[in-house]
Amino acid sequence: MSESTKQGEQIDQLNETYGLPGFIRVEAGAGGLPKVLLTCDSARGELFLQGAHVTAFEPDGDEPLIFLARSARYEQGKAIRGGVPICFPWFGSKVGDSSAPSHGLARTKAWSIGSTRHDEHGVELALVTTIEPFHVTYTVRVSSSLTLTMVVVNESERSERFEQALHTYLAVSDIRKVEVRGLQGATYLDQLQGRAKCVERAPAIRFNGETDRIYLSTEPRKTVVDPGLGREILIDTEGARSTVIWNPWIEKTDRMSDLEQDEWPKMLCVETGNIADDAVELAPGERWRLSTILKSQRTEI
Ligand code: TA6
Repeated sequence: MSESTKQGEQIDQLNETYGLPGFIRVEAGAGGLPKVLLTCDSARGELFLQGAHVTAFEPDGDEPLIFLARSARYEQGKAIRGGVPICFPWFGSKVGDSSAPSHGLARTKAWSIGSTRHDEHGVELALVTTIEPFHVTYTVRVSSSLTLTMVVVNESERSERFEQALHTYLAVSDIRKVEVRGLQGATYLDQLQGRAKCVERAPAIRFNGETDRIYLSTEPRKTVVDPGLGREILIDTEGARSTVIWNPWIEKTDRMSDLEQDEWPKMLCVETGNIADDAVELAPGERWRLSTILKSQRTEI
């Protein structure tokens, strides 16, 4: 049996078991990777089963909230550039193992669908995976906002530590015209200076070069103000103490094979998770719940 026939059968089986006509459908996405389409009255979303990777969220009457690179690669085991990659059980490089993949194992792993449901306000898809010694449930809810919830359970007999981040690529009009509010006073690790510890003095962060900062012990609400698109993106979190702010700018983009020079102005990563000093330690059987809600709010131009 050919690979595409096998994939077709897998997709038919998924639709039979989890499809909700008019709300949730599985299809072969780019590269033949299974993709879930989520539709409700107020928005639409998309997610690849590989990595449980959200690649689109578009509220009705608004521009897409999520950035996805034109040259993203859709191959088994390869991270997709853009969307919301899941960084877990480590962030960035793995301490003590330079051969380990950047940002952990979750974003390139095949996840399984656990359940699907819809109600009068939206649609919901739960996915599950095991990354020893953790069991992870990731729920994606598409309504007028995008709600992402990640529950990690320590299934081992020992206390275990992990890092995590929902590495959200937001779509913006022009990075040089947006600002991020809600991080004033927070300590951050500047990744461009060997994670030197700094303090954010500005009430609003603006961008004039490569920016790569891990803010620690941050407040639950961050706001991305985008006059060019006449909107603010509200980011509300629970169980996420860290916030990463990243834009690669020109030189770093040059070194990336899956991001083009006309794209870095159109993206801003605002990532929410628990990283470095904020990493989570779980006792045997203990669980940790992280959630992030993204909502677009029109502003007077
Ligand atoms: O979150 C920011 C960051 O850690 C940057 O340092 C940059 O490496 C980015 O993640 C993308 O990482 P990736 O492994 O997806 O190319």
